[in-house]
Amino acid sequence: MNSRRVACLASLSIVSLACAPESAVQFIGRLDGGTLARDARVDTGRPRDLGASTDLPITSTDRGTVGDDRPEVVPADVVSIYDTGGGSDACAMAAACTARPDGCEARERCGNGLDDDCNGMSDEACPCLPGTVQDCFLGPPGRQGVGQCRAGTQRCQGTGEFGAWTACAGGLSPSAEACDDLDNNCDGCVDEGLCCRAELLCPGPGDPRVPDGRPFTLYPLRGAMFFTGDVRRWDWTIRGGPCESVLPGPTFETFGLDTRDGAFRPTLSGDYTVTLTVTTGTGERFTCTFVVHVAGPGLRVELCWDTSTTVDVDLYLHDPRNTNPWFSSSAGPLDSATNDSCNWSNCEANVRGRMGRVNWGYPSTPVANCENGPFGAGWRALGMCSNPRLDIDNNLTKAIGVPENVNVDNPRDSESFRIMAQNFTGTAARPVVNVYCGGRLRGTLGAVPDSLPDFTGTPGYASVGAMWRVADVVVHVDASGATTDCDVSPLHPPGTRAGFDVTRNNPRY
Ligand SMILES: [Ca+2]
Ligand SMILES: [Ca+2]
Ligand SMILES: [Ca+2]
Ligand SMILES: [Ca+2]
Repeated sequence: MNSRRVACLASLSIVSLACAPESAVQFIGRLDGGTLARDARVDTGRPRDLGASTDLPITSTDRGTVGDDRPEVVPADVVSIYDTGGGSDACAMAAACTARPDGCEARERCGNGLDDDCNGMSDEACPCLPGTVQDCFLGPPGRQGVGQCRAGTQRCQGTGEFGAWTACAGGLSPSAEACDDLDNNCDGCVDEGLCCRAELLCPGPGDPRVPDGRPFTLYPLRGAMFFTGDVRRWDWTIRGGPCESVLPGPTFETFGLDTRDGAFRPTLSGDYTVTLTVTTGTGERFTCTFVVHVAGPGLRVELCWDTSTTVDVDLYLHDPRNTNPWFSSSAGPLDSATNDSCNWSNCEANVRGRMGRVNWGYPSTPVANCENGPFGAGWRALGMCSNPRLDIDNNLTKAIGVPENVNVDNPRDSESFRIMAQNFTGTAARPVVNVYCGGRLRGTLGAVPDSLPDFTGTPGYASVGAMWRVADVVVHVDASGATTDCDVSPLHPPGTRAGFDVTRNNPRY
């Protein structure tokens, strides 16, 4: 059903009395052409096929107010907050395009990340595993993946056995159709109802002008690709991912954002939202907004924490082939280190620990995968990227205020990796761990308001301090060796179904 076909020649952005919708649909949202307010802080994750409803990995029989999975096409008088109609057919070209149906249904379905009932919330009142992340779309289900529309992500919030999904953030929802060579309202028609000049050429998902980026690799922004007219002023803005609100500084560097050819260098995986605003010689302003997906291959675990300029927290990834303790004793990580985990002592380009480089049997990968990282020179000297590997150890000397990242470019299918964060000797820290599988955000653990309550180390170097066992991650790898997805299971104290598995001076797995 097309929610609003306006039978007049006016702009589509406002439903006025003079341009009554043909259908009987009632609108309760903002009547600004369908633009939805988005979270301005968090951009995460990569869109995946949201078309099929999938079962949650949850066996609870209590699904609260969740509806069943029977599709029920919404009758004409069902309320949808979305105003996704096209414009009038003022231009001859637009008349050839038929808008897609919205696909709103009477009930919300769980586990598909879609807003089936078009009430502005995806998978609301659906149970989930706290800390896990799913792709989602804020718009009529029939418009996801069409035109500029792009999935965002939502995190399962809570510290109990089950939680609830946060608002869907970081994607691109339908907005009012504008002259930009892009299908803004995601109805399958480009610039319908508008008489456009061809100066503004905005990219949508999958456009070859906005390929995926890699962490630590410069991402060029070329204004002339998107606007061909006379320009007086160029303005680029960049918005980062889920560590943006945790770290003291941004997760990217920027270059020349007030010039035609700008650039940014992301330090973390995730989705970066880029907005280009051009001001022409006559003072007109035009805007493009698009998402640059920054992804590394395989499994990538990122750790950031609020006190990363004053506290040394370390990231550990366990060998998936055994469940040995993280340390051989509780006598302090300098003497009790093993190669059963990848960490600061055995996993960087320059190995500092007494155990030598960790070797779990993974082949090395091309140096291009790691040479742009903070210790890229070390990897270039080695001529390869080892797996697993740590990009950088923020130990307040070698690096300060930066996240730590462990990568396994080429995990084997169904391997289960345990993640641990250690506060060895430091004062309080609130760590956040992001888990990316094949470039998709699949876990955000420890994020506000679900922060660790008391994560402080043990002064001196005589013990292993505080250890948070974060999650187990089972990776899915296809026949070509590419990591496609993973399942993230948050960890709780043994024998319990809630809370953080944090110990002091206890090296157990
Ligand atoms: Ca909904
Ligand atoms: Ca849903
Ligand atoms: Ca359109
Ligand atoms: Ca357009």
